This record gives sequence, C-alpha cells and structure tokens, in this order.
Amino acid sequence: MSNPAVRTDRPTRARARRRLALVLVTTGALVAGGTIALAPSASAGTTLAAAAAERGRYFGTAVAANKLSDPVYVGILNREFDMVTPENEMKWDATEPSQNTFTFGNADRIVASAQANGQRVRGHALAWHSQQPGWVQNLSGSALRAAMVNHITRVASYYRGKIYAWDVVNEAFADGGSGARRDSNLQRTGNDWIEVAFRTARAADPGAKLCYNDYNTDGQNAKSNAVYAMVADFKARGVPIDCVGFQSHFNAQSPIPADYQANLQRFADLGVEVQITELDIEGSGTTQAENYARVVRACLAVARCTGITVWGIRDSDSWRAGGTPLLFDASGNKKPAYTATLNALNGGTTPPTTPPPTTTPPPGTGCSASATVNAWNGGFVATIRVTAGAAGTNGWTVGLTLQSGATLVNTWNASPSASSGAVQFRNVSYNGRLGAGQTTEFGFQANGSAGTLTPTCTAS
Ligand code: 9MR
Repeated sequence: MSNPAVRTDRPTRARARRRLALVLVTTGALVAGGTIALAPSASAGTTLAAAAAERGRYFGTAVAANKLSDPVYVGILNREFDMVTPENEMKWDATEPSQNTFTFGNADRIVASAQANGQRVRGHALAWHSQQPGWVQNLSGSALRAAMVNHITRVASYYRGKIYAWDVVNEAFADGGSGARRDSNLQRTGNDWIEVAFRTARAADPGAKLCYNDYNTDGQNAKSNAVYAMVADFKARGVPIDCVGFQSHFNAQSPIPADYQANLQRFADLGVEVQITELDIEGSGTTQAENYARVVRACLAVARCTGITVWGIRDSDSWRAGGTPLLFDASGNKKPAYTATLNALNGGTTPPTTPPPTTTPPPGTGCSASATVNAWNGGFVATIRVTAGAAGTNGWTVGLTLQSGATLVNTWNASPSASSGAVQFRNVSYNGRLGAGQTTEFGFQANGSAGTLTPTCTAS
C-alpha cells in the first residue's frame, strides 16, 4: 500500500519476488552464465502469503486487536499473511458506540500493524443487521437510513485509501429456500438500502473494492441464487459492486458444497471478483487438511478468485474454538491443514485450469482486446478481455486513451504506465503467456467518464 491512490497488484508481487529471491539464495539455486536454473519446486512459496502471491492471490486472516501484544500470534501473523480483516473492530458497535461519536482506536491498531508489515486490509463490515449499537437497534425508517448513510460515509472516509476491499453489506439474505431478503431493521427502511450503502461507500472511499459478503452462499442454492440476481442487477444498472465474499464457515452440518468452484465461477462470470472471506473448517488430521486443499484448489481454478482469508490464526483464536477449525494449533504449531493449504497454493497435484502452452509460441503481433464498462455518476469500472491470436503470446500490452478528466484509481491483473491520458497496460507475471485463442481479463477503476474505450492489443 505504498501509493493507495493508484494501486496495482505490484506491491504484493514485488514482495513475493523478494521472498522468492531469498528462497533461491538460501536454497542455493544454480546461477550459471547469468541464467537462473529454476526447478519447478524452487518457486514454491514457503509461507501462505508467498505461495499465494506466486499464484496472483493474497492470503489473509481475521485479526483481533487485543491479541497484537501476543508474540506467538504476531509472529505467525506477520510471517504467513499479507491481508488482514479486523474481526470485530470495524463493526458498527465498535466504531460508533453512540450516535455521531466515532471510536477507531482498536481498528487503527490493526491497520497500523498491517501497514507496518506490508499487509493490506479488508474492511469489515459497514452495514449489517448484527453487532449494531443499542441506539441503532432503536432506530427505524428514515432516521435509521440517514444514520446508516452517515455511518458508512464517516467510517469509509476515515479509512479512505487504506482499505483494499470493504464488506459494504454483510448477510442481507435469509437462510432457507425463500430467496428473500433477511428481515432486519435495515431491510425495513426499504429494499434499496443495499444499493444506497454501496453508492455511499463508493463516494466515501472510491479506491476500495466494494464487496457483498454472506454465508451459506458457498454452493448454488436459493440464497446464493438471490445474491446472484442482486449482483447481476447491480452490474446491469451500474450500482457500484466489485466483489462478492463467500464466508465459507464449514463443518459437518455445513460441508463444502460439491459445486463450490462452479458457484464461485458463476459469480466471477458476472464480472466481479470473488473472495473467500472467513474460511474455517471444523475437524482435524487428514480430513480437515484435504478439505482446506479443496477450498484452495477451487479458488485457484477461478481466475477472478483473488484471495482467501481464514477466520483467525490458532484454533484457540477461533469463534468456534471447540471445532479446531484453523491452520495452527493452540500453541501456534502448523497443523496438517496448514501443510495441505501451502502445498495446494504451491500447485500440488492440481492440474492448472489454463495449461501453459507446451512449446513457447514464437513472438507474434497477434492479439485483440475488447472493453466492457460499468459506469456510475463520477466513475466507472472497465473490464478488458485480451485474446491471443494464432501465434499465442509471451506477453501483451493493451493501449487505450482515457477521456480528459478520467483518472485511474485501481488496476488489477495488469500494470498501467500512467494514470490518465494514453495508458499502456502491461501484463503481469502470471497472465502474459497465452496459447492460441486463449483469453485473459484485466480491469481498472477510474474516476470521471469512460466515454468510448477503444483498446488496442500488441503481443510479444
Ligand atoms: O468472529 C466474530 C466473533 O468474535 C464475534 O463474537 C461475532 C459476533 O457476531 O462475529 C464473529 O464474526 C462473524 C463475522 O463478523 C460475520 N460472519 C460470521 C462470523 C462468525 O460469527
């Protein structure tokens, strides 16, 4: 987060490259005639964050402010994770305990710790029916709606530029087969409360990705179908939404759905990022380990699944401590689930979803690019699809000219040369090589108007 105004994936990847360089030095990789001989295993990340970064993803954890003085906890946190979600400290009861009086002390401690350790932050959660302070629980109608807008504005403005993604709205749909909204005081202010929350968050923190987050939406069911319909509607109408969070709290009663990956994929196909936001899986030993590996493989198989967050560090830190659902035991030792997660991130035996071409395609000029735009008043998100020609690509650059007054806020899966005017978007390390006819997508968010975007693609 060195420059929150124009963020790309580069800080994380740069960190990963530094870690990789360290691994190469410490493992004594061969350097002959200026060429590094890199066996496949030599690129394996040795921590969750490094391994995930090698795959273009983050690996995060929920953090509790009152544990930041525990050296074992902090040691694991800063060794293994590159994304942090305050577990309770950014919720409404914590940040606005009485109306218009804001308290950010504990949340600030987590953000400061993350920044000091090169980690990004997921903000959780701006609008939710639970963990509301008493004064909110006593409001209704237009007074509650105004309080919600004020809360989102103040909290998201306070952290403006410091948050990778906000869980703008949490758990707004009912369980069971109804596909209805959850009844709550917020819902009773009017069905449009969710889109008002998203528009308010965009105005307050335009550089942050804005997510809808829920549980029991991990497979295709009536609840996830209802969320899917809402996201599709928001995309169609230009309501700003960038990501959907799948909490993924699993146990015997709520196992990993067989169609977990397919469900992530169908949301991704709507043009939003998908993120696994609160992962924990009750169990132990090899069964738990294999379940963690399944989740990791599902995310890696979905190009727009940008990261995984586990809901705590040690089993003893979990909201479900009795179910020992996390990656480290109470003493901070790595469990089999940790090793399985790391191995899965490092590739394991998982077949890649888009196998790289078996021979290096000759350099060619052939690729094409097309743009789709979701605009709202004052900003837009563009998704650019790159398609390789018959020769495939070893790398690509997409050029386009932003309309006067338009400025890049945030770019994913590509590296921009400038933030306004004529911009060259260069591939990042993991999406430059495309086989003949293969496609990949990158995107960006900008302030201002999109106008007509005419991307041109050059392959190398
Ligand atoms: O882990 C959180 C726990 O410490 C709190 O007591 C609880 C209160 O509601 O919230 C837990 O986190 C929840 C998260 O904010 C939203 N999804 C479900 C999580 C587990 O309950």
